[in-house]
Parts: sequence; structure tokens; C-alpha cells
Amino acid sequence: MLTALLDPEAPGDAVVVRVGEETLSRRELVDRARRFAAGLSAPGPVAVLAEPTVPTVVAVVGGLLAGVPVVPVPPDAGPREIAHVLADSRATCWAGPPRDGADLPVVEPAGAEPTATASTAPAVSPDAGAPALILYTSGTTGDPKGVELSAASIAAGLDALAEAWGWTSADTLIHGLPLFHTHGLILGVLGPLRFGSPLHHTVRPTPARYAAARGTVYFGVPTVWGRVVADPPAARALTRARLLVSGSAPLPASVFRRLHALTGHLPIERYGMTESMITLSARADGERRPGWVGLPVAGVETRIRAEPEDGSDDEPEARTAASAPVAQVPADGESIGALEVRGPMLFDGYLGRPDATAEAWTEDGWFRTGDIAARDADGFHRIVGRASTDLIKSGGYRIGSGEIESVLLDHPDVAEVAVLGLPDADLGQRVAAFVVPVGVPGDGLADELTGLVAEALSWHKRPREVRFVAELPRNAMGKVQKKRLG
Ligand code: MCA
Ligand code: AMP
Repeated sequence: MLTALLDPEAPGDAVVVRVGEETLSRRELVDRARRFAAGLSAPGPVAVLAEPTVPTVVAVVGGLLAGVPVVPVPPDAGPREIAHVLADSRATCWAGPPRDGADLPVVEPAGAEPTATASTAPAVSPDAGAPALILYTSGTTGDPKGVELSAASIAAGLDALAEAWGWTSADTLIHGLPLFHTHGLILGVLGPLRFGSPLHHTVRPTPARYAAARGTVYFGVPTVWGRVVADPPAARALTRARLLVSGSAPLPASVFRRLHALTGHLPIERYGMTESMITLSARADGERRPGWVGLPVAGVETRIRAEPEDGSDDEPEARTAASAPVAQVPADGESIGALEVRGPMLFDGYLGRPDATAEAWTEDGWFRTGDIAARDADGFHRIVGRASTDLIKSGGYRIGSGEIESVLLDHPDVAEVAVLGLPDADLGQRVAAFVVPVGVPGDGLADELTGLVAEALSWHKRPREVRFVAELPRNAMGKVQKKRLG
């Protein structure tokens, strides 16, 4: 499985991965990953606590080498989220420091020094049909779902980006993004390993660390770029880069322009999803336009379905039979509709959720992104927003309002709750909880509710704002109308 992504036989003493102050040559990485793989005792998925460290990189590459699915676990996840991810993925072992909710045999991290008993062969027989990665991502309701990505999809997705961005072994990649998502892990770690371009992970994506790191390609979510332009000396240090790449959420046009003014670079914007990897991007050798996410990358096709204007809050649903022609909006850059994509980098399905998997695809084989978009005559795409208010993007993290609501409803002082994303200058959207309390809310209730979510789910999913309201606005059918809150 690993060989489909990167060649473990490729020699090399040069540093290929640096995380914080710790470095690894290609030879050391492959050696440690092999020893990690040899320490796996069961063929099931390996859960990796995805702290931004060298052992995380070793464990991910080791799992891929063994051919078992790798399940990255957010390091800030609470016991409830960890328990869900481990049970849902049927992970059979745990790599990383102990955590509440992770009651599995621990695979010892492969250290720098080989042990006398170390074998170079993986101890388990890989399941050829198994996914390479299972990434947990939020939906509009319920617990996060496991997105199954094969090595072939990952390789196709990465190669398409290399083509669009001219990404080669001559590049050094800099970023400090989390290692449990597509952006930081697949693009940000597997990408450089596949292309032989050194990676310097800065542990946190701060302007000062980006400025201090010496690279040619920099990755960031819009929050990171917003913080960079708020620190002009740090921004100016990036003048030496070849490409500044933004994704995971909309980059405000003001940040785009400021970045250009401070660094001389027009940022590359690209669009993707956990389920699809990156499907749209500006090109290194092409136009870069503020507010637009570019062209389909190699192998990708898009269509923008005209949607009936029914004012629905829901994700688009199957409204057209396979045989009926799909009405698309005109490619005039203004008309908007539901973005659907197809291409070789798409996921295989949601683990154990055939219902959700089937719903994600049209009957004629296109993936429904759930995003509303427009396209112009040159094929450039603009993302207008999500069809549903129940998926929030905060700091580039995808957060489902349903999972937060269900945690808050467990609190005895909460009668009703509606969670949504409110516009936020730093995070794009901030998670806000509108709570109908039972009786008069106590002084500490807002902090208590915030802490409850941070502890049960993840720190990054906690509401940044809790507002107490007498009632929630509802339509005639009794459905909460979130668009009227805020
Ligand atoms: C952090 N802090 C904590 C904890 N975690 N405190 C207590 N308990 C915790 N568990 C503290 C930090 O130390 C810091 O404190 C403060 O909280 C804020 O931390 P900061 O890192 O600045 O976080 P933030 O402001 O909340 O977040 C901004 C961010 C973050 C760093 C940009 O949102 C981020 O990493 N986003 C990336 C998301 C991403 O990669 N998405 C990709 C999805 P102090 O300030 O005192 O030090 S994949 C995807 O979307 C697709 C495919 C695509 O298109 O890419
Ligand atoms: P995730 O699964 O966490 O990768 O989140 C995917 C969602 O992030 C997409 O469905 C979009 O709503 C949003 N997204 C990703 N990249 C962009 C971008 N460049 N511009 C606007 N939205 C984006």
C-alpha cells in the first residue's frame, strides 16, 4: 500500500521531514516506519494520536507500509469523540500517548535506535481491499463519519496538485497545520514524501514560525493567512517563497490583496473536501483571482446543478432520476447552484454507512459536495457557501452543529439549543450556541457549556459564544430557522 504512495526503497540521507526541532532523513523515516509496522500485531486499523510530532509521521507511514488503515485521532479530542472514532473504525491498536477513551493495545513508537529484535517485515498480513486512511469528519447531524480513502485516490489527488502547482523535489514545504485532516496530513505530509520535497512542520501555524522557516511552498488556512497579513514583517519574510497556498475555507478578498501587497505573491486558492481531496485550484502558471478557487485539477469534472428555489435549509437531495437530464446553471460566473464533482481522487465511502454513502452520490455517479458555487466561461469556480447552515467552517475546521447540540442537550439546564456559525473576522465563522435555558441561567452556565463541548468532543469544536434566548425561531412546521438567529 505504501509503495503506491511513495517508494520506500528510494535512498537518501538528506532531511526529508522536520517537525519542530526534530528531523528525519528518508532512510531514518523508512527504517522507523518499518519497525513500527513490525510491531503491529493485528491486521485491523491503527489509530494514531495525531500530535504534530515525528512519531506521528512515523506511525502514519508505518501503518501505510503495513497496509492497515490508518485512523488519525485529533490530539485535542475528548473521551467521547475518541471512543466514537475507535469503536466506529474498529481500530485494533493505538499509537501515541495514552488517552481517556482509548482502551486498546498500544503499539510502541519506533524510536531513533533500532532494537535488537526489530524485524523489517510487517507482522500483519494487509487486507488488499482496505482503505489507506480513514479520516473522521463532521456531518450536519450525528457523530462524525469515517471517510475511507484508498492509496490510489490519495496518489491521484496528490499528483493532480503536483501538476497544477509545479510541485517537485526542488520545493521545501512549510506549514503548521493539524495532522488529522486532508490538508495537513495528506497534502502536508504524504505530498512531500511522495514528491521527495522536504517538509518543515512548524508545530503551530503562527506568522512568526512561518517567517522563520525557509521554504518555497507555504500552506495555510485563511485564518493563518489573516494572521500573517496582520504581522507585516512576518508577511514580508515570505517574499522569498515560490507559492503561498490557501484552502479549507474561503480566503477573504481583503486578505488575498494584502498578502499580494506584502509578499509580492498572488496566493493560490484551492478547494476540496475530506471526501474528495482537492478538486479545484488556481494554477502556478495561471490566473489567480481573489474570491475564486480556480479550475478543475487533472482528472476532475464539475457540474453545477440548478436547484429549485424552495428556501430549504437542507443539503441537496436526489431530485432527479438517473435518466432525466440534469439542469445546470449557465457558466456566467453569477448563476449559482449545487456543485457536483467526479474524479479519481474521490473517497470510497463512509465506513459502515452505506445509507450516507449512497446519499452522497447522484444516481449518475457525481459526488454532491453540499457547496453552492458558480462557474464562469473560462471554467473558473467561485464557492458561495454551504447549502446547509448545519455545517460550520471555523478556522478551517469542519464542525457539525448536530454533534454539538446533542452534547449541550445532555446538560440538565438546557431546554433547547441551536448551534450555527456566525461570521468571524479571524476564524471565518465562529461556533455559536443559542440556548433556551431551563429557568434563569446561572452565572457560570455559559462557561460550563463551552467546557462540556471542549471536553466531550474537541477543544476546536467548543462554542466561542453562548447566547441565552427565550425561544428559538421556528417555521410553521416547527423546524428551527437558524438563518433567523445571529
Ligand atoms: C489549544 N489550546 C488549548 C487546547 N488546544 N487550550 C486548552 N486545551 C486545549 N486542548 C490553546 C492554544 O494553546 C492557544 O493558547 C489557544 O488555545 C488558541 O490556539 P490556536 O492554535 O491559535 O487556535 P485557534 O485560534 O483556536 O485556531 C486557529 C488555527 C486552527 C490555528 C488556524 O483553527 C487550525 O489549526 N486550523 C486548521 C484546520 C484544518 O487544517 N482544516 C483542514 C480540514 P495561546 O494563544 O495562549 O497559546 S481538511 C479540508 O478542509 C480540505 C480537504 C481542504 O480543503 O483543505
Ligand atoms: P473538510 O471536509 O473539512 O475538508 O471541509 C470541506 C469544506 O470546506 C467544503 O465543502 C467547503 O465548504 C469548504 N472549503 C474548502 N476549501 C474551500 C475554499 N477554498 N473556499 C471555500 N470553501 C472551502
